[in-house]
Amino acid sequence: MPASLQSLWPNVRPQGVLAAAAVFLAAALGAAPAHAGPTLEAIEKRGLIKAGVGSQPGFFAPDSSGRWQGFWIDIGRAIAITTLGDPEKIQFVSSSPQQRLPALKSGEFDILLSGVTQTITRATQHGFHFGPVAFYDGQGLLVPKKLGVAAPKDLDGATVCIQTGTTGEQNIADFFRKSGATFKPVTIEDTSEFLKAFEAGRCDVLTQDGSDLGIKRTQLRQPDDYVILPERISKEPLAPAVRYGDDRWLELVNWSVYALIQAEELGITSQNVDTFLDSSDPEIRRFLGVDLSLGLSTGLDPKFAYKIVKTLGNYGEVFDRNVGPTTRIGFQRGLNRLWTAGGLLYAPPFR
Ligand SMILES: N[C@@H](CCC(=O)N[C@@H](CS)C(=O)NCC(=O)O)C(=O)O
Repeated sequence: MPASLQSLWPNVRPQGVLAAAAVFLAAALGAAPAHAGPTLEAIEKRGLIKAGVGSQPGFFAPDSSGRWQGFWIDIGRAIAITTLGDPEKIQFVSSSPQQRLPALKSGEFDILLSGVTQTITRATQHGFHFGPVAFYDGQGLLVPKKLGVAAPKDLDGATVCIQTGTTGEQNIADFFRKSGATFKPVTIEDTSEFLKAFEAGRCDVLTQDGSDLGIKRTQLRQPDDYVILPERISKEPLAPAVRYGDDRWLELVNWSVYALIQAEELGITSQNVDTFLDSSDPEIRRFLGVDLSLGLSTGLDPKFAYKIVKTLGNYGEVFDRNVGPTTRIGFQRGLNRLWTAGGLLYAPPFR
């Protein structure tokens, strides 16, 4: 594509005659999508997104061949498709909950995909924008069965292991204050020490996001000796986090997540997506870029949603493959069902 048009359509990688035609048409019509800000410019220059992640298998971990796998990794690959046209153009770096928010702030990362809870202080005091909630979670309590704890109220006087730098630190203090009980916090920064401390009996209770606990329980030597109490003591809406200052980048993140959700709502999967290409439904034609109008108005590759679904599947496929009922982790969808199925996932219109 000529350099002048490439700068007008920074996210378009024309593939095929139609996409190229869309680019020329847009130029002719004077469509000028919002410009890239500093983060997006840097990403485009280096041809790579830098993402901070955690280290929980199912959410984010390298497999035996060193390739990153997981729910948040797939979200990252979707964002790489939208931004750079290639799911591989994203580098994942593990960073502890304590270090990762400052690292995002300082520019070491372009985005965090580490199960970050959206909170008002992170948004307004620390200067982070959040993309769509991709996983609705809540803080849980993991306890040895032998303690005979039936409910959180039985925990008066307990020693509680908490991961430093997480929302869990404040939640657990609030929780005990509210119930009038006392507790002794043991804060641990090194993620790999967290389970060891618990197994060694340094604390009676391990508290973290329920999803994180679900994974951690499978990593204990005797998982059946432990139980996650059914109560959740907080709301933990987990979302991609970016720095202030680049609206266009935030929108690419937003619509990548929405594309996964919208595909599920439309019943489009990695397996059947090609059968939808001759659909007469205008919504599907726009979504998959058969109708080029969205490419024209947004400056995105008209096929970005098609490529996401073809490569990664829809939200349900991403969830099921990484953490769903048939995996070792075995999560149910719960709140993470589509709004049409009684859950909270809802994508705004692709129009
Ligand atoms: N959602 C909480 C906790 C975040 C958190 O601790 N996430 C887990 C992953 S789900 C984690 O990073 N664990 C340590 C690791 O994976 O290295 C927050 O935003 O403060």
